[in-house]
Amino acid sequence: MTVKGLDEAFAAAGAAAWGGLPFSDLAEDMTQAAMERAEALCPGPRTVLAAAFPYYAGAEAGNLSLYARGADYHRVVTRRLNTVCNFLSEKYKTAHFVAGADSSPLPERQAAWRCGIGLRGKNGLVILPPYGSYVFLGTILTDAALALPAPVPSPGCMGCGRCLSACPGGALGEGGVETGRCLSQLTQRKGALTAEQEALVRDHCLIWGCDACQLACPYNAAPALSPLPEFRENLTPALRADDLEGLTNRSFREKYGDRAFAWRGPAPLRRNLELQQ
Ligand code: B12
Ligand code: SF4
Ligand code: SF4
Repeated sequence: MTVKGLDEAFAAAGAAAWGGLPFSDLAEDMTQAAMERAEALCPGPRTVLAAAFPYYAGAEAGNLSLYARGADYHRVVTRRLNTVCNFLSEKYKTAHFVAGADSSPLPERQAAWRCGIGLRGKNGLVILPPYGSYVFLGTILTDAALALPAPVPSPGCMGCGRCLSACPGGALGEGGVETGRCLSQLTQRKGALTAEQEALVRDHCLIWGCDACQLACPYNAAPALSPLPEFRENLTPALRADDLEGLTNRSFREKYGDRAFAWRGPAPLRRNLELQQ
């Protein structure tokens, strides 16, 4: 049994898969601070809905990670999920529905895994064939106790280990990602890097993010293209030093503020470009 019309509402929002689970099932994955943030967003949370949105748009050569080339997914996914919130608000007039993506306090991969979306990748990511791991996740938190099918956690990936061998920082292990060695983290980090971290960034092929553990994965060998125009059109595959030259924080945000690589301002991008010269 599920809420009538919910499948259609997620499909209309562009989600390739969705699922739901009681909020209490996620509690063991959350810190006390995250629980408090969730409670502040939606007092008395009862249900979490999770959804996956494909973003692969081809892999043209460039120096920005594939996830950061289109429009900022935080906004795109939240806007798309808000259409589902509107649908649900019509049905449950006194309930609250709060959409979020990435900056949400909810552990989105755990939410997706617990309600059976895709496969649990050893690369730390949710893999959703035929889109591979090139899907963003988003959630809706609500104080309504929605009637949903019982959640069945998703199975693991084939476990070939190629992501571990391909990881340039040696960041992937059985325990997940060691963030201090992950090039995705290091390229986004503001401020000083250690000499070892600088060397990792210098030898890396991207100035923002890292795709190595995804490119190596067999499920990503021929991923289906995203049907979502925000991730398919008006792409920025690369930035050169002269694209950033003379930009203040403010003018950088005016130029690139609708991109996921803009949230840390121009400084990390300039540093990484310099290191990779
Ligand atoms: C902090 C963060 C990072 C950090 C640390 C990531 C990490 N692996 O710990 C850094 C900057 C390194 C990072 C990198 C990337 N990230 Co990130 N990140 C987040 C963020 C904001 C919070 C994650 C977190 O720490 N949560 C708190 C911990 C306690 O919960 P957790 O994430 O569920 O972690 C547990 C489980 O993941 C479990 N676990 C271990 N392996 C696996 C595998 C699977 C499949 C599952 C279900 C669980 C699991 O162990 C962890 C400890 O309990 C999430 C968004 C969100 N709100 O969840 C995005 C998110 C995880 N990131 C995302 C993406 C796309 C990336 C990059 C691919 C970007 C890039 N190309 O550079 C890389 C991939 C790195 C990797 N191999 O994981 C997507 C993942 C989508 C997907 N298909 O799974 C998310 C969900 C954002 C989104 N809204 O789409 N990220
Ligand atoms: S994103 Fe890059 S550095 Fe981070 S775990 Fe994956 S391959 Fe390793
Ligand atoms: S590369 Fe292999 S082990 Fe790693 S996530 Fe993909 S299938 Fe799983």
